[in-house]
Amino acid sequence: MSHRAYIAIGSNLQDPEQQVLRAFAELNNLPQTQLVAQSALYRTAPVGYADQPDFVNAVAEVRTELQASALLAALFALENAHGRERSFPNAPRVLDLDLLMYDDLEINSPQLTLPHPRMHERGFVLFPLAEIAPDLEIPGHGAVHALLKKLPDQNVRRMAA
Ligand code: PH2
Ligand code: MG
Ligand code: MG
Repeated sequence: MSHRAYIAIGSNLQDPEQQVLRAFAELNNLPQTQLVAQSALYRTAPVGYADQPDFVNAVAEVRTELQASALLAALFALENAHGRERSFPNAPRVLDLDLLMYDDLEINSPQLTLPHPRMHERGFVLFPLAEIAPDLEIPGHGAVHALLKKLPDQNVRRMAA
């Protein structure tokens, strides 16, 4: 059976724009998976740990036959293939691929929480997501376009195509 998933892409090291563009292509190349929509790229101020370069962020929509756990493992493998190192939470990174939603699945396991627990309050997720799925309902939080309207300014700028 085919599932719809949204994935947040972020990078702030080693030519972030190219890292994100490469990630779109790699998502489309995952087994039993097609990229069906991609947002523009956004230049965003770091959230959480401020003393690091600005990020490039984007969101992808895929259709996949992979189960959520298999998709998560594939995202992790792509991060590693880009040379991701894991030092401390919110550290600068070459590539971050976060599973935001998988159909309307709600789960809370040590490996995976869906929907992503902070997606509804993050401008670097909501702005790109609103481009490709403004009416998407985030279980427990409401529609993307409505969440965006009440979001405080987080310094998220759409990049020229
Ligand atoms: N990711 C984080 C923490 N902070 N800030 C921005 N602007 N973009 C990100 O992708 C990001 C962040 C944790 O993964
Ligand atoms: Mg993240
Ligand atoms: Mg992550």
